[in-house]
Amino acid sequence: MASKVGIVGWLVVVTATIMGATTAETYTVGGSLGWKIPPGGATAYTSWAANETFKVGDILVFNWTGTHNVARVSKADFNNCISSNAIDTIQGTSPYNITLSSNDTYYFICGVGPHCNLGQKVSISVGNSSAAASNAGPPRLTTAGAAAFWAVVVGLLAVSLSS
Ligand SMILES: [Cu+2]
Repeated sequence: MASKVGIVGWLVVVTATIMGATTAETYTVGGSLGWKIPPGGATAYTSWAANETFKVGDILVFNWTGTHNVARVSKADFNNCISSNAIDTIQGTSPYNITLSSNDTYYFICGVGPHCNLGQKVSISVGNSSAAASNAGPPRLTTAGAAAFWAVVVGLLAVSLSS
């Protein structure tokens, strides 16, 4: 029979796990395409990003083989494929992980040769871009996370009452 202390401890661990899983997600940029010159041009990355919802704390993973890099640039440099004024150090080693730390739009391009002009560029809008950074708050449980949490609570109560 599990002790009450054991049950409480387990509940704490499960809750922390659920909250952790719902507050930060890891995205491989481009999905199975990875980070490369996309066959159909930049549309591949535009479509990929449009199907995801990015929030503060999420992690982007750029995965590639061959010669590429990741340069975070301004919107203007993104549009013109200029990597010489990169915001962060240009990353030349795969995989490169970056945490999305603010409600902002992040612009990434490959600075190798004509890759960016050939479509190797992606913009990532975090949160509601028009709400800007003022919208950043403490992490909250998603509906699914909350449902899972209460399922665990009810389950543990049942175990506790029957033992
Ligand atoms: Cu490249």
